[in-house]
Amino acid sequence: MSIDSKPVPKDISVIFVLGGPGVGKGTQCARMVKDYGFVHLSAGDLLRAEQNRKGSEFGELIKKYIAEGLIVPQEITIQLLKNAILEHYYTKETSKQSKKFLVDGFPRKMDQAITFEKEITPSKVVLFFDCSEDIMLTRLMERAKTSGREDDNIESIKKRFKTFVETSMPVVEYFEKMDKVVKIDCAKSVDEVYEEVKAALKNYE
Ligand code: UP5
Ligand code: MG
Repeated sequence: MSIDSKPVPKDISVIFVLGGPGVGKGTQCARMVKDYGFVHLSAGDLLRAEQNRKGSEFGELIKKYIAEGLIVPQEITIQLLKNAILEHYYTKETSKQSKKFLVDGFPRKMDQAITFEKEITPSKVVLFFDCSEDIMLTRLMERAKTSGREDDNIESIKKRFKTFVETSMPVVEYFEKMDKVVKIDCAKSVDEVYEEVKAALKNYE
């Protein structure tokens, strides 16, 4: 039986990590992985990998959406996330750790939030990383010197900010109404932000 036809396991847990472009989601997730043994799934990383996969039928489409700062149609992203979860669950060592997933940069549109929670699993908590656009812009422009990311340029960054405010903030507000959001102030140093993250995770470990 191929991996993608296996059932979605019932004993997994998912934490969503949301926040604007360059706020520090990936940086904080790397720390959480080290200390808590989560599996880190960045939706953006999965899309970039699919874009670069030889023979992918979605490569061109993903490239276009990412350059424009738009949200790739949910079918593609959810399938990539689902495959990654199933792969970790069924083919990696099934220790407790490999059942805990940090889903970074997703969901960033309402349809994705609803479909994922219905078809995969409801999230346990949503970490919402917050800071000003000025700070995010400074961080992204600094990272642009070495990242090689095609969307780390001023035109794409402006579009990413716009999409975040118009399309992704409503998702954060939706989860806020469900009392699932823990807001983390990311204007501070990486270490200081991480202290807040650890405090937030205390209630969910
Ligand atoms: N840095 C981090 N924390 C710092 C701190 N506290 N103080 C000082 N510096 C700090 O960090 C960015 C930079 O800031 C780094 O250089 C870091 O050292 C420094 P990083 O941790 O990389 O930030 P992150 O929030 O992960 O930024 P990223 O650019 O990855 O966020 P995006 O949300 O824009 O990117 P993502 O990869 O998630 O998505 C890219 C695109 O994919 C989207 O625009 C969209 O087109 C597409 N997409 C979809 O279509 N659907 C999805 O579901 C997901 C993505
Ligand atoms: Mg990231």
